[in-house]
Amino acid sequence: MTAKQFDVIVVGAGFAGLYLLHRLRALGLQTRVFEAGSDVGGTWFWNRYPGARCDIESLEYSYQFSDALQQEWEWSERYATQPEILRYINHVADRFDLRRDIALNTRVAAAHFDASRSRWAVTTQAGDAYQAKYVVMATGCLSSANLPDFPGLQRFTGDWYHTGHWPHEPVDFAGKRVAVIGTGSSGIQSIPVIAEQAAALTVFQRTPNFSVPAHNGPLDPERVADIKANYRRFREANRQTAFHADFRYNAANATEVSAQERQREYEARWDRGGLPFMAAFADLVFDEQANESAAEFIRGKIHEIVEDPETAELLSPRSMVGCKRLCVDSHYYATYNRANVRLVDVSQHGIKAITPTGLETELEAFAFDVIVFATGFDAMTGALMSIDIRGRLGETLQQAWAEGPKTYLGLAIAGFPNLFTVTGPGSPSVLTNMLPTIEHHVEWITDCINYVEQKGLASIDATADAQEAWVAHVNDVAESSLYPRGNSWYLGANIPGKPRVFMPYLGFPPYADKCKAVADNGYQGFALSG
Ligand code: NA7
Repeated sequence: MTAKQFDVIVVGAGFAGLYLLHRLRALGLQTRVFEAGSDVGGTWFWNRYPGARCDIESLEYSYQFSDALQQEWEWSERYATQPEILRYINHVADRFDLRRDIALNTRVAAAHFDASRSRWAVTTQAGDAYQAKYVVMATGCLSSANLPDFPGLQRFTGDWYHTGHWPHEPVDFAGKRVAVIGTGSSGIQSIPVIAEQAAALTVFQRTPNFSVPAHNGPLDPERVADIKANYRRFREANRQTAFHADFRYNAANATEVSAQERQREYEARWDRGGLPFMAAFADLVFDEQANESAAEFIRGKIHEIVEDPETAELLSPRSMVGCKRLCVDSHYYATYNRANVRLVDVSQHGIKAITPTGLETELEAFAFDVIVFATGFDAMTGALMSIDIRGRLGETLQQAWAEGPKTYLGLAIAGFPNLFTVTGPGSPSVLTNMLPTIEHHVEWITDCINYVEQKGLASIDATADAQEAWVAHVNDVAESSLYPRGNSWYLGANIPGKPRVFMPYLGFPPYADKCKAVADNGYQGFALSG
C-alpha cells in the first residue's frame, strides 16, 4: 500500500489547526488536518460540561487575522459560553472553506521521521498511512483528560462523566444525587449550574482554589461598536499585556503601599471581576508577602459570602494566588449556601474507592446516581506523549522528554526535524490569552515553513545547544517568580510520576520579540540542511 503524500500534516482541528490550514493553503502547500473528534473545535468540542465558559473576554478570545471576520461576528456576552465559542469555530471552518481538508474521527497514532528522505511517515489509529515533509502538532494544552485511577469505577451502576469528555446530549441532573470530584476551573464553573438542577450535590475537594467573580452579562452594544471601530488598537493593547486589553497593570508594589490602598485596589478589581485581579500590584507573583495580601483578601471575601464558617474555612486556599491559573466564576462560593450542597474535604482522608452505588472515602460511604470527574488534564505534554513520535535517530519523544519536556521556543524539538508544536511547553501559552498566542505561533511556523521551501531546503531542526539554552532561560525566569512554588499542572504536579518541570514561559511580549529575532537572523539556533 502506498502512503498518501502531503506537504504538511496538521494534528488537531481546534483554533490552532484551523488557522494553520488557512495559512498553509495560502502558501500553496498541500495540507491535511487530522482530528480525533467528530467535528472541529478542539478544547471547545470536548469540554461541554454545564457552565463551561472562557475566562478571557469574548472580544479578545477570538481570531484577529481577518478584519472582516472580527467585524461580522457578534458575541453576546462578556465571557462567551462553550456553545457560543463552538458556533464561532464552526463559522470560521465554513467561512474559510476549511472542512474539505480536515479528516474527522481520525486519531494519529504515530509519526516517524525518515532521515534518508526528510519526510514524516504518519499512521492513524485505523492503520492508514500518510507521508508529509512537515508535521505540525496543534494538539492543545488541555486535551488529554486525567481520570484518576480510583478502584471500582467499572462497577459503578450510575452514570459518570469527565468534564473534558462531556457527552453531546444534555445530561439531566433533575432529582439526582450527584458527586463532583475536583475543584479546579472545570469544577468551579460546573458546580453552581449542577447545584441548581440536582436533588443533592456533594463536592469532593482535595485542594481549594482561588476564584474571583466574572460579573458576566450581556455585552454593551456601544462598547462593542467602539471596540470594533478601533479593533486593531484594542488588539495591540491586548498583546502588550498578554491578557485583557484593559488589564490595567498597576506599577505599584503591594508591599510598598498602605493597607488601605491595598484594600481599595483589591476591592476595585473584585468589583470589576476576572483575571485582571492579578494585575492589582506588580509584585503579586514575585513576592510572597505581596501574594499573601491578595490571598488574605480573597479568603476574606469567601468568609463574607459563605454563611457556614466551617465550609468557608475549607474553601479558603492556603496556597499562592495565581500560581495556578486564577479561576473566574459565576456564583461559585454562594452555591455552598444552598441547602442541597455539601462540601467534603478529601485532603487528609482521600477517596478510597468507587462502589457500585457511590463512593467511599476513608471516613464515610456515599450513595450517588451520577459522578462527575472534574479532575483536569495531563496538561501540555499529555497529548503529544500519547503519540508514538520518533525523530531523526529513531529516538522517541518519551525518551527525549524522560526528564521533562525540552523545546526550543516551545516551537521545535531538537532531533525532530520539520516538526513544530503550537503553544508547546517552553512557550507562554497558558500564561496568556491563548488565541493571540496561537495566532502568533501559527504565523511564525508558517513563515518558517515558507522560508525552508523558498530556499529549497530539505529540513530544519533545532540545535541541542539552542534548546538547552532556551530550557535554562525558561527555568531561570520561572525561578524568579513564585510560580514554581505552587502545586499546579503548570509543573505537572497533578499527574503521579510526571517530571516536575515548570512548562510555560513567563513573559509574552519579549517572547514574541525573541521569536522574531530568531527568524530575522536566518533561523538562529536551527540547523538547516539542503
Ligand atoms: P485542574 O485545575 O487540574 O483541577 C482538577 C481538580 O481535580 C483539582 O481540584 C484536583 O485536586 C482534583 N483532583 C485530581 N485528582 C484527584 C483525586 N485523585 N482526588 C480528588 N481530587 C482530585 O483541572 P480543570 O479541568 O478544573 O482546569 C484546567 C484548566 O482549564 C484551568 O486551569 C483553566 O486554565 C482552564 P488537586 O488540586 O490536585 O489537589
